[in-house]
Amino acid sequence: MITKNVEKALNEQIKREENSSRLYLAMASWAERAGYPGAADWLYAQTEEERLHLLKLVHYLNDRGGNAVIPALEAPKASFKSLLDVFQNVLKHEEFISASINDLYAVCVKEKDFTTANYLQWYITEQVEEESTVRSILDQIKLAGTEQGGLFLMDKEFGARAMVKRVALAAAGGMTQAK
Ligand code: OFO
Repeated sequence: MITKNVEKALNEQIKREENSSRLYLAMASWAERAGYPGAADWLYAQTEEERLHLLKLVHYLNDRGGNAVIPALEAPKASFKSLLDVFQNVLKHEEFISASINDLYAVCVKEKDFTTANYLQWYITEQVEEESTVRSILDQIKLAGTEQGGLFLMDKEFGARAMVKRVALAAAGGMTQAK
């Protein structure tokens, strides 16, 4: 059984993961229209990955006897100045999510729910990896500068990164086995 405070905090995180997925969907759509097919591909894959994070929490909360609430949809930010602007927003958002998971972990420790705290270790590790990936993408975008040639090569690199992400998603069991 899960306490009301842990259930509330998990539902808040479910909402944030849903919002993450929708934010990256809006960014993917922007990148597709702006002529960055590789970046769009990576962001579409990221949308799926966040959905997997959401589903894992929904299953976990229900399995523990709680009630996972599917949140109302919120309109994500949808207009960006450049590819650099998009990924600066991605990093800002991932830092927010890392802080949010830390807060959730703190609630679990306070409530002595060490099972959920242990479950959250996966998310904590995932956030370290995601922040690091986005920082390295940002470094590459900054190196490419505003030159079309540099951004073109960068966009091709995104395509390769998206492929790696999709393989990892499939290995994690895809959408149906998100436990
Ligand atoms: Fe990277 O946000 Fe989900 O956990």
